[in-house]
Amino acid sequence: MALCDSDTMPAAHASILHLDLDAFFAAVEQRDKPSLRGKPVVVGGTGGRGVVSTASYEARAFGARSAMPTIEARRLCPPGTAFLSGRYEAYRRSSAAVMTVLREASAVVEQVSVDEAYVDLGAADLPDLETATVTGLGQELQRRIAERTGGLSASIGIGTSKMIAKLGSEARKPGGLTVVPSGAELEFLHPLPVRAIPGVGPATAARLHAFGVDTVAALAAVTETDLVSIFGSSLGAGLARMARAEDTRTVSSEREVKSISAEQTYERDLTDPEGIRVAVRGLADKVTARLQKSEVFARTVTVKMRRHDFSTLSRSWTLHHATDDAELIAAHAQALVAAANLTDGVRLLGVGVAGLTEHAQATLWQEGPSLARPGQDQPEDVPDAVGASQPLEPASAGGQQASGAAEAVRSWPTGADVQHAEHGAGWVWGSGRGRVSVRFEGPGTPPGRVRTFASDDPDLSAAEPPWWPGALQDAESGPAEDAW
Ligand code: TTP
Ligand code: MG
Repeated sequence: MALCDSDTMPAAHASILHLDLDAFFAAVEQRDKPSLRGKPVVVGGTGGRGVVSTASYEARAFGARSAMPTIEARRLCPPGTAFLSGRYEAYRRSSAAVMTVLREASAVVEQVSVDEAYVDLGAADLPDLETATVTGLGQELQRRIAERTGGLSASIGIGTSKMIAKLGSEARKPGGLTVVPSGAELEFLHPLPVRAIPGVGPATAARLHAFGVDTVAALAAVTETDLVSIFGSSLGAGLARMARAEDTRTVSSEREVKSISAEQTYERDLTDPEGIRVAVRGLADKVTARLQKSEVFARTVTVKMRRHDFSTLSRSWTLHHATDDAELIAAHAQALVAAANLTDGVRLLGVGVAGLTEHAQATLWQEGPSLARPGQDQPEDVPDAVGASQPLEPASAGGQQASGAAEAVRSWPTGADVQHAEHGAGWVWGSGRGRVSVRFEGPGTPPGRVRTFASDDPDLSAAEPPWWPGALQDAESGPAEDAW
């Protein structure tokens, strides 16, 4: 076996795969709303100060972009463009389905965002890592992802390092597959603009431009000494390394844990206090077991409750010191739930812990009277603990997002899933002046028609996102237990 200095030599094989879904949130919307397929769709805050989360490729053609004020996207896009507030639960389910496909292919998958992951092909069940073999796997993954998600499209890059793999996945979006074989890194990298390099933002690009450096090839021609004298030792040396395609970061499936939670949707609403108590204890124990396994301690206990009308409440309590004590966590979760009004029943319960630290702070005082009345004088509420279940509207755009103390109020965010007693499943097409218009269609139907109702029509209710045809409602992507 030849010796290889991993700091300077490229790995022998293109064994790192990077995958990124195409226009992810917008693609999920187009899948679930057939009338929007092939049309410009913008997802994000629809209120006055809303910001674009993403735009479909049709809307990008008019200049709509992530992080742009929605008001600007409205100006750029033609009439008929759909502006939708997000449906995080729908995105989470599709993301989970994609990650399951990747984990079936390799034991080492590093998820880096909701729609992005690195896969170590060295841990995949492949006969070899030759270009033809990894290309075949990339195509197979794209096919399986489309199949398991009802048609979502992914772009893939495969290379000898994380940087090359990521640049590869960006190279031919949407739906692209780029394999950069070992030895071809510089040929691939050099024509790219310097902005493509991770860590090169507009300011660095502008300074490089002032020196006549616009491409990675031009950057590679500058000596490391010069780069260090211009940008300082850290950025300068980093730029020099990137221009030489040196990136020794490995794919790691361990992620830093920020919060731990478990939730359960019940087939029949729980109504009796004892049933709720037993359920909360089970969830708290599950969370504590995971906390103890991760060898960390939590300061905040949160609970989430979804009532029969889909209104969702969250409550939290911050302890004086971090703990991994099952009794203490369960007692706080019980007290938080007991303080909420669940007399009409609850369809989903969740227990979570956050504020994780590696050390249990020395107990200088015992948990005091807080345990008896956690519904009052809460020192700290953590509204973002329920972020995953909330529409992505800015808080200013709708009252129901202000979770925590306030009860949820009925409102109809554009794009939200609804159910009508007579007409079935649909989504909010628009609302205002006491009316709500619903388009009745779903991922497996042809484009549907729009009907308008009074916004307090008792036949109309908020609904869970539809499952797409062929979806595997497995433990990970199903409604059972998951992190929020
Ligand atoms: P990206 O992968 O950056 O974007 P994308 O998938 O929409 O489009 P592309 O084809 O270029 O990959 O982000 C994934 C999702 O994350 C995106 O669909 C929406 C969300 N997001 C935000 O909410 N805000 C942001 O500023 C960005 C960049 C993304
Ligand atoms: Mg993406």
